[in-house]
Amino acid sequence: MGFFSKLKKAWASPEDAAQQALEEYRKEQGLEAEKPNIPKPTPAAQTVAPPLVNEAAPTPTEEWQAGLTLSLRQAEPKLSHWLNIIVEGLDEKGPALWDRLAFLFKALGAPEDEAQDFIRKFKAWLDDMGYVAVAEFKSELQYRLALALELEDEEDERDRLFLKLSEGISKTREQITKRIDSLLSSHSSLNDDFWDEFEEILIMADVGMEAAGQLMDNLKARARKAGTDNPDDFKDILREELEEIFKVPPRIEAVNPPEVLMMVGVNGVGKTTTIAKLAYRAQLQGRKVLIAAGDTFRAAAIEQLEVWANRIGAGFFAKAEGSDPAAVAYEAMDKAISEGYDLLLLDTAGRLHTKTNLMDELTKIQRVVGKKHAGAPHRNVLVIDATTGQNALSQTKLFHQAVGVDEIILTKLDGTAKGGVVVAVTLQNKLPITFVGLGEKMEDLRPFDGKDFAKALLT
Ligand SMILES: Nc1nc2c(ncn2[C@@H]2O[C@H](COP(=O)(O)OP(=O)(O)OP(=O)(O)O)[C@@H](O)[C@H]2O)c(=O)[nH]1
Ligand SMILES: [Mg+2]
Repeated sequence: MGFFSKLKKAWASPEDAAQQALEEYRKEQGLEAEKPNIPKPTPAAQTVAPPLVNEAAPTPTEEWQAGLTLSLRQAEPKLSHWLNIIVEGLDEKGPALWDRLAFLFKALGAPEDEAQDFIRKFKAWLDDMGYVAVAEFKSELQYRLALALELEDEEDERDRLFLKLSEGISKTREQITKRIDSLLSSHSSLNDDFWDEFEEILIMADVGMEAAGQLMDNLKARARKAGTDNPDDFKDILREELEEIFKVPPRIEAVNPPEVLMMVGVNGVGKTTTIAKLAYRAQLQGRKVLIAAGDTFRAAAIEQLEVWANRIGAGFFAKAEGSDPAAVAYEAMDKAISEGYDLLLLDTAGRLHTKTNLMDELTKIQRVVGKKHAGAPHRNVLVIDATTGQNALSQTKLFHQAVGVDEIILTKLDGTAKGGVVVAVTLQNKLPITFVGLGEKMEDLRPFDGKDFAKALLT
């Protein structure tokens, strides 16, 4: 989007951009040049801000805008700081917020129509979700801005994600790190007794016997290589090893659009919600998304997905309850191609990995989709519920055998003490974890970063 690349450019010199926008605005409105000592806006002045008016005399509108410009100029050029300034003194959504958002876009050099489009979509989203208080939707607004501005990799956003991840895995951390700390304090060297107790900790944290054994061998080798048996060095060694384990690169291959992603997993792990979250991300990143309701077991499942698709503004394809899921996938593939979608997300019904007839249904979907569109489905995504513990291992193994899993999305990592299973799952099949679910909101699906995970786990 032109708007967003402009915003990104403006990011590099926000002061100038904000100042320039204000000067331009004044010129357009036939106002005088900026006067020195412009007052900072008071919350009251901001809340009653009327819409933009074309008058020569200074007005309250002009004052809050000048004040806002000043605040933005003085702030660190970080999204979170700017957002704080924009919502300062506002408790609820309303005209004051839209005006300020529009002004932020203008200050960043964005074309008015694209900024209005962003605001209109956000307003509709808030209405749909029933959000009123700024506190309810502020982080979502930041998420939207970060995605739209392609700022997810910026330091500020990374810090925010790290914090969220760190909070999300706090129970797992408690389970693992606290025990490691007490283990370290009660041993003066990394001896056999130490390793035995460490193994117990791993097993308690749901890392599993096999993975625990493998992890221990690697850690011992690492310690030997580093020439240390000092417990003080242990956490660094463990962190390095975890980083290494998570360094599974996602499979990259040229994709002939539409890209097709098939979501698989056992019942209730979060497949449908994750599809909504992925669609939401992709839409905000400017991709055209089609969601297909391949879970035809229950009418409610189709409705659940349709509600999400409508909210997100994604395309939706479904057939009647009880239809053959492969037929749904085939026709959805047709629609995706003929209507120029960038991404097709195929939902499937939850199924027990041990039921071969149900697993065959997935291979049939794969087959028909691949016939219609070479290479599709490009990504078979296995969704795993992090609270499942060791069962996640057999799920991964059997789904992988049946359909060939390309990547894993780990949901419900928030609030579980069983996050250790991530290590086991990754070690077992060398499959990349691409996203983690850290809550039920749309913004709670975040790219997985093994380095951050290792750090969050051990600090
Ligand atoms: N706390 C939390 N809840 C989640 C997360 N992901 C999904 N959920 C919740 O898990 C529940 C089940 O999610 P669904 O998306 O319906 O799961 P599903 O895999 O599609 O379920 P079936 O279609 O019945 O197999 C819902 O209440 C979701 O809100 C997550 O990352 N964290
Ligand atoms: Mg579902």
